[in-house]
Amino acid sequence: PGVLAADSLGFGRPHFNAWISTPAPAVVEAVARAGFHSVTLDAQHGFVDFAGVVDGVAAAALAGRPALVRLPLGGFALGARALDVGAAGVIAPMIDDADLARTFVDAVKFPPVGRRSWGPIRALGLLGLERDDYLDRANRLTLALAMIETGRALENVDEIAQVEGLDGLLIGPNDLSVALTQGATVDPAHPTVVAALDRVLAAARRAGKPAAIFANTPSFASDYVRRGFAMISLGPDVAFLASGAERALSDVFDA
Ligand code: 3PY
Ligand code: MG
Repeated sequence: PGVLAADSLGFGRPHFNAWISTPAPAVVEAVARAGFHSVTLDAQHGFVDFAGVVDGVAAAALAGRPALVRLPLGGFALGARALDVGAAGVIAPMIDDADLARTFVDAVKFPPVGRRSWGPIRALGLLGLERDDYLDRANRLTLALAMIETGRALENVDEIAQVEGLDGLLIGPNDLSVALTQGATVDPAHPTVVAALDRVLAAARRAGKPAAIFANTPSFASDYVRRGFAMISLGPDVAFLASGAERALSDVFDA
């Protein structure tokens, strides 16, 4: 458990990822067991701190699912720590250019690709690997994904995608809408956002890397499957809980 090899995302075989804001082990485990291929613990906008990463990675592993961690803005140090405790990958928000993408990769990939510091305190046990095996395989077994969610990121998307050691791109359609409409609306269906999707998909394809995206609703997710995204994130957990609660209550009145 805990392994999500970079090449396991595949192309044309959508991988469904559940976005988790609440790192309570019971929440992570319940969502992971609902059938998602992996979970993302959100340390940017969710309630996830380092203790939550430790608990969340373990709870996902118990459900036989790998856990990714979305880092806070500029929080590359947390990225290496998340991998140390067995996260299968890290997602960096708001990556605007190739230099920032390289700084991110430096923190989370071992030499010769980057400068990650040695210390996989829990990853060895979770992955069942000896020290040198982990050193040999970690760069391939752990994902580094850059979020494309600003106008500058779109302009630089080809150079970002080509950064060595970066495993893929992940679109944040909400921030992309806020950025591309100069703060007028947060709407993933806005034409400028929709037009940007193909641009990111094409840049990822040229780099031979997967493109992923966050979906606000199941109908956005279906559209993203048709467009060929390799990984689609749904959630967050609090939205699953709210819609389940609403359905339960309305079912009472329908019964
Ligand atoms: C965005 O849509 O901006 C995201 O970061 C996804 O949660
Ligand atoms: Mg965002």
